[in-house]
Amino acid sequence: MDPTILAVLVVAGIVIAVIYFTVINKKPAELPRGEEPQGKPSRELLEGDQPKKNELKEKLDKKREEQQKTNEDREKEAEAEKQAKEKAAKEQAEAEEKERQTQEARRAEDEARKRAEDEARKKATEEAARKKAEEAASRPAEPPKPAEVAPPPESVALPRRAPPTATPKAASERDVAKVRRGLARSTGDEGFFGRLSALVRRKEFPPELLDELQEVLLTSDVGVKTTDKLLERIRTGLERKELTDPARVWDALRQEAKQILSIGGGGITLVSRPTVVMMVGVNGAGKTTTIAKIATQLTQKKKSVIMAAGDTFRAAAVQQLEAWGNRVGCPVIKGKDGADPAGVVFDAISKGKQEGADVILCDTAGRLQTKTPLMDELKKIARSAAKALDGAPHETLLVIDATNGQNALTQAKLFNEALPLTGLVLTKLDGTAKGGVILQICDELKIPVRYIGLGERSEDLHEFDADEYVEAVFGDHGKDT
Ligand SMILES: Nc1nc2c(ncn2[C@@H]2O[C@H](COP(=O)(O)OP(=O)(O)OP(=O)(O)O)[C@@H](O)[C@H]2O)c(=O)[nH]1
Ligand SMILES: [Mg+2]
Repeated sequence: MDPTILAVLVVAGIVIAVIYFTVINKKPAELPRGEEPQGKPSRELLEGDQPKKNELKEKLDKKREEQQKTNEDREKEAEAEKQAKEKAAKEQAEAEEKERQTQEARRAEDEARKRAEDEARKKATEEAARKKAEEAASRPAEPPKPAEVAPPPESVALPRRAPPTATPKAASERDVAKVRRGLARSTGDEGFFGRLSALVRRKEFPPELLDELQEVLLTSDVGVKTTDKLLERIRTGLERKELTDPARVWDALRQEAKQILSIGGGGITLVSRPTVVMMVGVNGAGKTTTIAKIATQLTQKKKSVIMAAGDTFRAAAVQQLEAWGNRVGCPVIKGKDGADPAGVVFDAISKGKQEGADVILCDTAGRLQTKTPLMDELKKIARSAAKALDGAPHETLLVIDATNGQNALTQAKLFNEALPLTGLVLTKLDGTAKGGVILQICDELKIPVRYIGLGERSEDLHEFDADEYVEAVFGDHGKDT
């Protein structure tokens, strides 16, 4: 080929190639929608959009993440809600189960209590029948009086907490009449037993009989627990149609009261020579007077008695006991003014041992059951008595003023906590129209009543006898014979 033609062809080829590449490179790069081309060459455009793309991608990722998070949160919320619902349902089921168990336990408790009460009632009835049979068998021989039983050999120590109870004596009509006279205020129309009798004597029982009985019992110091016990008996009897007439209701009350009161014998039993009796109680309850009355009764039975003037707190208290000692004719052991009462009691017991006395009656100062140091002093006196004579004091009697009402139970509880009491003396029953506190104390604390005080004279102190007492207040509908 001609070299000129060849050169022309090469140049033309080069021109075509240059034109072709120029056109290709001018084709604009694809831009995201909405973005205007910037009029730059396409390679620059592609390179310049990369950060934007990245930005877009980040945005998208973020959105996706947020969406994911929202979804997760929703799932979590749903899960939490589900768990809360399950928990509430579980708690409710547990509460229902607990309530069911409580009710079941309550029902079982009620049944057990009823069974125990029925059993106790049955036992009491059997015991009464047995006693009656024994009494009938031993008549006409008179049962020996407790204080007249030959005392055991010198210084016999018996268990402290359970001194043998006195042999119950048959309630003689004379004694019953005496007790009834002493209780004239509570058996009178305005008194506890008088009001009780008036309620029950009605020909027909109104539906509110139980409410009325409850009012009389509660306002006569019988206390809530014991009142409930007495009413339960009447309620069951009425429901079972066993108590169809006044006499039966009265008899049910009488039986229940007797069962409550029959927890031990009255008087003191001479368990050792000497037998040491310690008298405790709040101020003015009647401790010193009761000691004098017991001393009078014992000396009348030819027992030798020594009194210990353990109330060293007031000089007048020692003089009061000395005056009684002179009147009754028995020695009084005292200390110097303000002497330690524990020492006085120790000396009295030592003297009693030396002289072979039958009984040592220890007076103590009145004290509030809430004053710890004073209660500690009582414990010290008791320890000192035990040092002087093994097993002493054989009787620790709490003297309670029956006109004190509800406070009597608190006194008995706290004194009993400080010193184990073996018995109670309930004084001034002649001075109250209520007198229900005796039922409450015996029922709740199970401490036997040893004596009741029905006046200020020595013959006004009675060895307590549940039969006699119940007969005096419930016999003949509680009316004077
Ligand atoms: N009506 C009546 N009065 C009684 C009875 N027992 C005691 N008293 C009187 O109650 C008052 C107080 O008797 P005290 O024997 O001095 O009493 P206390 O517990 O020794 O008193 P303090 O030594 O001060 O703690 C006296 O006036 C007694 O006559 C009773 O059964 N009936
Ligand atoms: Mg006194």
